[in-house]
Amino acid sequence: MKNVLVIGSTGQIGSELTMKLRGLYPDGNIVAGFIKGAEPKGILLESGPSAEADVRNAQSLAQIVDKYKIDTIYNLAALLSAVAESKPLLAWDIQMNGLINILEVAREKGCAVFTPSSIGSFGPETPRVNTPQDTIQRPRSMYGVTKVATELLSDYYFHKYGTDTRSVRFPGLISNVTLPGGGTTDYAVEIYYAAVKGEEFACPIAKGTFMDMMYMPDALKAAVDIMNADPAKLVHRNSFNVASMSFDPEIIYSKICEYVPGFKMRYEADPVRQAIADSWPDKMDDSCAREEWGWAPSYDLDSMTRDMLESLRKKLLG
Ligand code: AKB
Repeated sequence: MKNVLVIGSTGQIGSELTMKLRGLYPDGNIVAGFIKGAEPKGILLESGPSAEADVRNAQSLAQIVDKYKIDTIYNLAALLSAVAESKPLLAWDIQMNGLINILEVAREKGCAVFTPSSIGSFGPETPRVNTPQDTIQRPRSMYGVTKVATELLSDYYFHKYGTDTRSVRFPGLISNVTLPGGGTTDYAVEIYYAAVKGEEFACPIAKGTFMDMMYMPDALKAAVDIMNADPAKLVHRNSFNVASMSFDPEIIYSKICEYVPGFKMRYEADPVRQAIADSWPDKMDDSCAREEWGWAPSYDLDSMTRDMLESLRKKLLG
């Protein structure tokens, strides 16, 4: 991996992944791909090349791949779970028509492709605790449908054409640089912003709803390590369970209160998000990722909380 196109570079994952890749591969072209209205700014714009990369325009993707001699594509273009429920056709267009464009370009030009899957690829019939790598995947949300199809299509291109597709099933991702937008797990980011701003937090997810979560530095490590893994050791490809912590709103709230005494939270149910969360696992088993490419997270809830609060205090309070 040397010359990389990050599609969706201004989003929650892309904004940090692009910078991490530029740090890791200073001699490569790490292209920040964006769509109109979400152009890169500041350090993301200034530290390397950028290009308009709409997944629905296969020709422009092929031109970027040629121009920058791209060998690896990170495809982070997606509508998250809650927003995909309100715009299912747009979610399908971006996540499926966009993906096949990327895979076709990758097949023709010989690029490796990472398109993340998610805990959203599971459904109500999936075993909830220690969810196995290979198990029932019958999601009820459009987001989940596209994630299962993404896994299958990515594996199809590998088996049929030898296209080097690999990926992980991300938990809810918690970060302090770019806010997520329209996800079911967004509450676990927003709660830290409320705590630092001294506001009461209105939690849209009910007490007792457990979901896998991960701090962004671990998610970035997973995204880089899977693409650098020895292919001979990969039994699976699309997509690996990766886990680091699982909690419900009460647990994250109590943890924040250890560092922000007096912080207040109330429950204000969001039926769309709650229905999605109720269909997702509590906690995945990620032993295949650990065995096949050495996955191991660095952060737990306590170390993430200390880092989130410190970073957000600097960012929001100066
Ligand atoms: C979402 O909540 O939609 C995402 C995810 C878990 O895939 N954060």
